[in-house]
Amino acid sequence: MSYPKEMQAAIKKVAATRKSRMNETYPMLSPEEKQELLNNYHPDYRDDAFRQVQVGANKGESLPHEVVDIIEARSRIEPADFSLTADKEVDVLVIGGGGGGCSAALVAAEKGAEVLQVTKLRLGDANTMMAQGGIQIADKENDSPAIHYLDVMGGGGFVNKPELVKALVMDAPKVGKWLEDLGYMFDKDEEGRMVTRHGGGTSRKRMHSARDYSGAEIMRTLRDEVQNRGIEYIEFLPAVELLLDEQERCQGAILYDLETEEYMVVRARTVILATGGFGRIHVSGFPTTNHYGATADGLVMAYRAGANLLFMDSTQFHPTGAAFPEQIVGLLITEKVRGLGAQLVNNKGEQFVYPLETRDAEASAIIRECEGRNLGITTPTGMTGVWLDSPMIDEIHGPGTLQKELPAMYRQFDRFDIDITKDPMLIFPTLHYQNGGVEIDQRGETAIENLFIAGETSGGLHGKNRLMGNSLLDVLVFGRRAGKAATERAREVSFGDSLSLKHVESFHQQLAAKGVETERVSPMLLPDYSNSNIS
Ligand code: MEZ
Repeated sequence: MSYPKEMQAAIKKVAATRKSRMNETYPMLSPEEKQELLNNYHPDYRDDAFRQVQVGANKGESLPHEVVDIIEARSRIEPADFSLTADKEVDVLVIGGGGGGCSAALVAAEKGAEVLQVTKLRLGDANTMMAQGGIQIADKENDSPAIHYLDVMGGGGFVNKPELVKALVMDAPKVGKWLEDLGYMFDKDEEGRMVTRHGGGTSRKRMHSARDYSGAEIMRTLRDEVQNRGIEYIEFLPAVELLLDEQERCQGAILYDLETEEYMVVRARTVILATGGFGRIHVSGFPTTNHYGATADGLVMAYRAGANLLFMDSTQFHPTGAAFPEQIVGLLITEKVRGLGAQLVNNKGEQFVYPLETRDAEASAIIRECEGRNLGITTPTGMTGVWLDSPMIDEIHGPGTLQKELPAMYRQFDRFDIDITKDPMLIFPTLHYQNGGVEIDQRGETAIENLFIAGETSGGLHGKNRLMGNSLLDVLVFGRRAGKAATERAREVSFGDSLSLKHVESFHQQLAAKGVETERVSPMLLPDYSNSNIS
């Protein structure tokens, strides 16, 4: 399948204006223009997409319906009927098999903890694996952690927790070295220097990559290491509830075997949640770039146990999700395409936004073009999007660049007979990232003693808009920090008190008291597409 004839005329317009656009720089938005654009077009600003939370630490806040649905749901466990005899005891229980979980497990084991890592699907089935563009590390002469810090704060709307941002940017160079020492293959030039590129909202070229499969290369490196070091891990074993003790300190989790459908009680001195974000709850009905298991399980369990959530009113829509062909709608088209110079173009063959605005603004501009100005391109099945003019890449950098820099993207479209070195890609924003999450401190600890969090499940670091490449960095920095802090804490924790599910009982009572009558059960574990046309 190449582009159908209904779309050919629009493609011709893109080709016709390409030469003149090559020398045209679209102006960046002023802060006032950006705010106006967000107010009018960003899904975070649609009042009807939100409702008030009735129960728990964030009571009274307005959050997206889909988020309220999962946090105000019943547990899979009926506390009165459940026996809390431990099947296994460990020092550190790591829940999650992505970059954050593996980093945490590696550091905890290195520091002498007896670690059990459990994961809902297979080890490595995680958003880390799907990440394409790369990881931000300030290690060039013209850059510094201080400049990186300012970019992160600016991108997040200056509401980020400063101590978390400081930890992120200061640890970045050593995390990069750690990765490389473990065997990560960074892109380098002929002299052996790191190749770095711009991303939206970055004032320096700071994005380090492994072609366009940067996350898969991280996952390969970390998964090999977990396996080679003999860390115990169990697959298809998601957590469904946290366990507290009588003092309301975290003391393990109830796990659920997806194959045998049996529960397992693991008592742990400390717990690290690294279960990722909420892409698969499809906030505002958007498709998603996320892996199948991204159902915010950790967020739900931590909330029920009493944790506070930050910035859950803020969702990241990646500006460039595939809008054609139908089979890949919503899948990620990396920001690196724009980092390499490709422009966004409407149905008149014109640019309408600076290509490297922060993602919130870039996505809003695309939505405005399609829904506000009616200047999008519609596919035969009714999807609307704008062009991402990928043939510009070889025009700018020379023939062969696109295939070298974006080999996976090239192949993804080639499977449908679309040659993206010759024709542009049709794109529309797609749900990419949970900007907010459970509040943590610099060591990754939550307000619930002995419960640590790494990566997308946490909130505060990215404020209200994460910059590209800071997610891979986040999982490594805070995975390692949580692994270290959880191990140190585990040395001080004894298995004294009995295990308790009183927090679940109390949550159910609060739901009833507030009249939240619901059949919904969470964590959702796997998305249900039986009555849906999104995927
Ligand atoms: O950090 C990201 O989300 C990222 C780099 C995505 C991408 O566009 O490749």
